[in-house]
Amino acid sequence: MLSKNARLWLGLIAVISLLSLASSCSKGGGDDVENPTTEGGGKTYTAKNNEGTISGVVSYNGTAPENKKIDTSADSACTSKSPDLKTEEWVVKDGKLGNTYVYIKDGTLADGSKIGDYGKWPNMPASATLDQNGCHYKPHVLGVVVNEPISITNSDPTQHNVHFTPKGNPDWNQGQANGAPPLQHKLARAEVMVPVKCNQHPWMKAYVAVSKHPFFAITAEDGSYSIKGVPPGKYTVVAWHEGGANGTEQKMEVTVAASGAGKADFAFGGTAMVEEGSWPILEAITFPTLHNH
Ligand SMILES: [Cu+2]
Repeated sequence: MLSKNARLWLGLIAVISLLSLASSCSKGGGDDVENPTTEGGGKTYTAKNNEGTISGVVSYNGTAPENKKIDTSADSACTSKSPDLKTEEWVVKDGKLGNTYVYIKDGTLADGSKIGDYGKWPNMPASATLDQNGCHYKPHVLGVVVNEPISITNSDPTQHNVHFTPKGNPDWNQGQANGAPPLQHKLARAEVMVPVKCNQHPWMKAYVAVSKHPFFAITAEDGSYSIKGVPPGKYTVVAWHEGGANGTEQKMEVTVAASGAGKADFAFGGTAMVEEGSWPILEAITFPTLHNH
């Protein structure tokens, strides 16, 4: 027979474990993590030769924060190969923002079907490479589709330890000695964004976005991007940048006519430009964020 105290404790433990279960579930749902997608799951989209494009430019308004110099002295192999290594959060040139991940988040095709109904599209990328070179990742932001093989190469004369830290996919953590063959990894669920770190070199950071469809792009240094092969329809297009505590998103509705060209320009930053009398600018900058989630 349990004492009154013991029963009270058991009850408390039950309540706490239920609560933590509930919170871990809502955590997955609150982020951009979709349901499991098996290879080949969902409908197959057949090209109709009336697909269009979505393109645009991502700007940064104001003065971007400076990238910081990284102290690599813990590993002399890093120091000699990358003597001037800096953080890569801000790629800003002439007011344009690079390394921004732009993708179709959802939308409805002209025939009424949803973009999420499809699991197979023409021109699905076949493979991607994430290179560890000079003790940083190349590229810094990578977009893949679900189950796309990612080859992780070590081009450095030192050991790395690549660690994917997703929310909706399994954690993945692998050491890789210098000269070791490439590691292979793939992620089965759509997720924006999966942070990647190196347990060996704490400054190393990359971001991998996993999409169910091939309609994504990463902005170049001039802020431009282009997404091709988009079926006619109405879409929510999201631009994601790593700045901020958990990244920052902007979103926009874009219509693509048959064989048409949809435009979606985005702007990040902006606080430096907000001053009295510039309400139209303020509105243009902050409006998309109001509609986040
Ligand atoms: Cu490393």
